[in-house]
Amino acid sequence: METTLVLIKPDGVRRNLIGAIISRFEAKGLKIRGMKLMQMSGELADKHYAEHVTKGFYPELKAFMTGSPLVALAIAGPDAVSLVRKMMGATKPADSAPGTIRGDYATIVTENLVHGSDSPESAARELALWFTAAELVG
Ligand code: IDP
Ligand code: MG
Repeated sequence: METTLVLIKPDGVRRNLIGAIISRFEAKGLKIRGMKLMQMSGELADKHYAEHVTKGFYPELKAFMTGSPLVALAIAGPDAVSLVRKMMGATKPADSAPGTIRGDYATIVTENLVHGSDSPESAARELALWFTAAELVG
């Protein structure tokens, strides 16, 4: 069993897609271990996106991610990290296949609805930023 971090980004919350996105993970058989609606601080954004802070797109990404509430989820199951990434689709909506979350709902690269940890190591690092051990069930 693996646990991964999923964020339903502010565009997903604004577009009333929280339920639609969570439904996909539930229908697949993945389990929710933690869930919260909150606004990301600038400090948390810099830690969460440590690999991207020096990139040209980061100021736009940070403003978007901290600008309105998002939903953070800890999602568990066999191979949850790679499974969630497959269900999300490619980063650029033009490359994401129909049937994936981004492929079905997103048209803009920054506003691509979901974040999912990209490796078990990233998942452990990111989950510790977003959830305390006491906030995770199972
Ligand atoms: P990922 O979310 O698929 O793992 P990353 O490369 O880790 O993609 O990028 C993190 C987030 O930064 C993306 O989901 C997207 O919101 C944003 N992003 C990535 N590349 C670009 C870009 O070239 N322009 C604008 N935003 C980008
Ligand atoms: Mg990434």
